[in-house]
Amino acid sequence: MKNTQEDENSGRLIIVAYRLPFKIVREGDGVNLFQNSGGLVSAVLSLVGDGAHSPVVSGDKIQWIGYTDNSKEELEGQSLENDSFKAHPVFIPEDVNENYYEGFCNDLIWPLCHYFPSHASFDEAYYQAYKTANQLFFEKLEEIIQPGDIVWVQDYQLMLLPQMIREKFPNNKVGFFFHIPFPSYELFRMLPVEWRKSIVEGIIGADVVGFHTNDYVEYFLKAVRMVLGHGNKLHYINLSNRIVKIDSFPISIDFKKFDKAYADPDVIKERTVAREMLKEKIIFSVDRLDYSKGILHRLDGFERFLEQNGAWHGRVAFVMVVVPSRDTIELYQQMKAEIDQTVGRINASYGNINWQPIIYQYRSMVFAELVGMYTASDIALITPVRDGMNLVCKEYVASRHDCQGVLILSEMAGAAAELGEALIINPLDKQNIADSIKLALDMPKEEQEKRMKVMRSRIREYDVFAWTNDFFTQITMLEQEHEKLRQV
Ligand code: GDG
Repeated sequence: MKNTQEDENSGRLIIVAYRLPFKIVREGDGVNLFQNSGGLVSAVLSLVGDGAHSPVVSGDKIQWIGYTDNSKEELEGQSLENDSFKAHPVFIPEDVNENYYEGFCNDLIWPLCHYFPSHASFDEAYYQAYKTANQLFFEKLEEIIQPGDIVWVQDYQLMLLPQMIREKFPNNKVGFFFHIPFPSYELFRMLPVEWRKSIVEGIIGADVVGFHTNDYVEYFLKAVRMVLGHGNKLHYINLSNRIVKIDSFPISIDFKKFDKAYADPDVIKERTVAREMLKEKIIFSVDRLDYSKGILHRLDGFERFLEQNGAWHGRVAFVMVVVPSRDTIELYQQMKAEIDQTVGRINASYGNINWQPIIYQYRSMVFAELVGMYTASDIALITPVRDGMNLVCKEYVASRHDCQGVLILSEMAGAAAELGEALIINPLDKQNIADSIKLALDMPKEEQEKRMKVMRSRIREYDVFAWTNDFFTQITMLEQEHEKLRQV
């Protein structure tokens, strides 16, 4: 029976992520929250019970702490909540955010974790801003946290936060999930000694730490061993006063949403237009402009395919959508210029008045266009040189209600560990890409169906709701697990 203030408030879920999942728009005297439709948002809603799923955590609205572009003055005195969420904005001064987010996060941690140390800048001002910003998130949490609340911290922007919470609120359960690849120790050790120590200590402040794959788990455990000297027993790190669980939780997608979209009239319209306008076979790719996505290597592979397969000229179109991202940064501008030139060169070499081999678009797509292309294409060509998971390949598979289409997938994407029925390629090997395109174009429908069915049933079973449920079950069952371990 609930009879104290503590009990009354126990079990709320607090998500802390870099960004709030809302666009906050002023309207008259008030504000409106426009909730984004990302997978994480609907997945965490399922934890409090959303009709389709039973509650995993108790409590009322989900509390979400995150950065917003809105100014403090603009939001002063406003209630930032809707039926499901209460938003708690963190205001980060512009100069701090520049060094924190653009700097430490995207100019150091991102390239290092994606195996591009040559793009990484080790700037002391970045590190100072990273600490300041993590502290600002902590201060916001301090204002709202109550006994019994479970805190779930997301990603590489907040690696110091779990330890800050542990020190001040040792009784609250804390989870941490890392969305990008955790690199091998040889990369991680490039960080200055103090930085890598505070990062590893920061992360193991959590009770449960999640990564996408067993490899990332292994690399992280090695970092803990090398940096702090703590060994592990399977997935557990035994500290003097507590146990931390480190495990893999491969993130997934809302399978049903993509599966159902196959029959959506807007999607059908997009699919029909694409099929009518384009050639006999369609290859599709979509990714944010980023060096980790392997866009230039993919173009090299497609060019090699064209070089070696004259019989396919005029019969295949490669629709390559690149979603604008960070293009005020010189490195990204250079990459964009190189992509533009390479596409131009390939189209000029092989195209003619009736046929352009690559249909290149630098823009984002609305949902119906995206699924229209997923379901119109014969091949999804997904070739990141490094990717934590990669959701696009899972969305492609889930959208294929017709069980047709071939997935060509990079072995460097976390998703490759689960989708072995795809044609798995090395994204740096253009001959491997070219051969796989040829193989995919010639693949009989029966074989496409066989492979697609297995991948679909795997994603259907472990969708994003199963993922959140799995992570939370681990947090809520910690005590029993610790008891078991003590008896071993
Ligand atoms: C991190 C990790 C990991 C993209 N363009 C359009 C569009 N998208 C959607 C896709 C997909 C998502 O964006 C991109 O998926 P990623 O897997 O690349 O995720 P990120 O958030 O970029 O990155 C990554 C992920 O976290 C989850 O843990 O998989 O490895 O880097 O959902 O559909 N959607 C629409 N139009 C577009 O133009 N509508």
